Amino acid sequence: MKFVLATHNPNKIREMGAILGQFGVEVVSPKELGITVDVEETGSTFAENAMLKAKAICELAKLPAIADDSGLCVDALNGGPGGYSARYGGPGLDDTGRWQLLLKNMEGKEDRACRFVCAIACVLADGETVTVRGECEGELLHENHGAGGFGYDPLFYVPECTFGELAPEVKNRISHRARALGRLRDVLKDKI
Ligand code: ITT
Repeated sequence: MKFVLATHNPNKIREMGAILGQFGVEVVSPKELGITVDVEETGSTFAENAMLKAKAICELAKLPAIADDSGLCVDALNGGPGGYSARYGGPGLDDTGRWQLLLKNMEGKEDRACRFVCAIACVLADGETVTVRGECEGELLHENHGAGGFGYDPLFYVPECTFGELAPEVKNRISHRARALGRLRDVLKDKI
């Protein structure tokens, strides 16, 4: 079965495409279907926002859809930036600007515990919906390491290195996204 990936983030498309490809799932991006609508994230949880994106793009594409809503939750910032990870610091910042802002806001804070969280929502051809979640625990470094991955990866330390230093296939085995998609595969295996 073919799924549309309900995201405009090319990094997510790359990672989700690689992980789902290993499961034998064929995917297409909204861009390939000429869909440019950016779904408003009005939910209050990762799961709600993932489902909003999956339902909207499923309807437009007339295809089963898989959406990802994710973010970095830092204990010392009461779980922030969390659902605001992509918008942290406002629209003028890029990935580098956002992790630099995060480092600044973490100055002087000793508790560096954090986790990446990923909610995956899926809408099947018959309208059935599934939501799953994956998390990956780490620590926030005081400086960036590595140029791989995207977003906050250069700061996210999982012993012995950051996500930014991991080969893509290693990140795609252990990440929050990989864990959530692994759960989705378990739920879907008797349905598709
Ligand atoms: P879509 O809504 O179109 O899917 P988005 O990037 O706006 O794209 P989110 O609202 O889910 O998606 O925000 C996710 C943000 O969380 C992402 O932009 C990064 O800043 C951060 N993030 C999520 N997963 C990450 C990962 O694997 N590595 C680094 N940062 C990640």
